[in-house]
Amino acid sequence: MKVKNYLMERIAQGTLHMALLDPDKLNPADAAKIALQSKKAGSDAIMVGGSTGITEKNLDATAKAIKEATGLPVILFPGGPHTLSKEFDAIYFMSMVNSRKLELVIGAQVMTSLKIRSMGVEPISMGYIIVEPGMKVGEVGDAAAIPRDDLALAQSYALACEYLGMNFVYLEAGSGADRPVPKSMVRAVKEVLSVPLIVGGGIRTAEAAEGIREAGADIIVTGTLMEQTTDGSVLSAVIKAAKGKTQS
Ligand code: 1GP
Repeated sequence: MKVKNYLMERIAQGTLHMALLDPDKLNPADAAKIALQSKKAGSDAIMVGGSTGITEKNLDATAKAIKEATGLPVILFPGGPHTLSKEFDAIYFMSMVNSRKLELVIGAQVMTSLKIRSMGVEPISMGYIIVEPGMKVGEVGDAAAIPRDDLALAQSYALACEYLGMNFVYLEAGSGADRPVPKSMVRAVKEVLSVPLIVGGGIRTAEAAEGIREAGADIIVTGTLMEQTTDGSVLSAVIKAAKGKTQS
């Protein structure tokens, strides 16, 4: 089954959780170990990506190791046009729609579309919207980050992505953000959006995950948590809260 269809079917049943693993911070064996732990706690898919230190070699090895260990769909969350790998089940074919850099809005996509086609990796189109604080990705991407209280601007960007035909919209507060995207913003965007909404950045507690789920996120992404938590029960509690399942 195509990854997009797999996700859509699962979203119809409730909120999903995806673990984001960074091959620059984790070797393939450790990434596979964490991915398996996440799967056991309920993760629906694994995303792989990072902003620096990504090579085709570490992407290939990480994707293979995760697939072998978990059997879950592995989705490439690309940091740029030079970090692609044929070992993935899918790639977010994404546009950072509030970047001031044209190359991030459409240039990198033009540069890579034919290569992705020839690699046979499923593209999943996604509108990527940076929300304050935006962190490293907002800085590197020269994003005009959405102010945390500008709900109408967030709605406008999200709906523009949907009207342009994008299949998913991602509200990103930035990896390691001190606070996730505000619940009020998630709720406001969900109100106008028909395509699934992904929310990530700064989600490290069960309480935060639960709040974002209740506000209407269809997919909750956690990255930093996966790398920093040695306590498996914390990881499991956050994943279960993201999915609305009670901790057993
Ligand atoms: C970053 O949204 C993701 O792209 C995850 O952020 O590392 O803060 O969980 P965290």
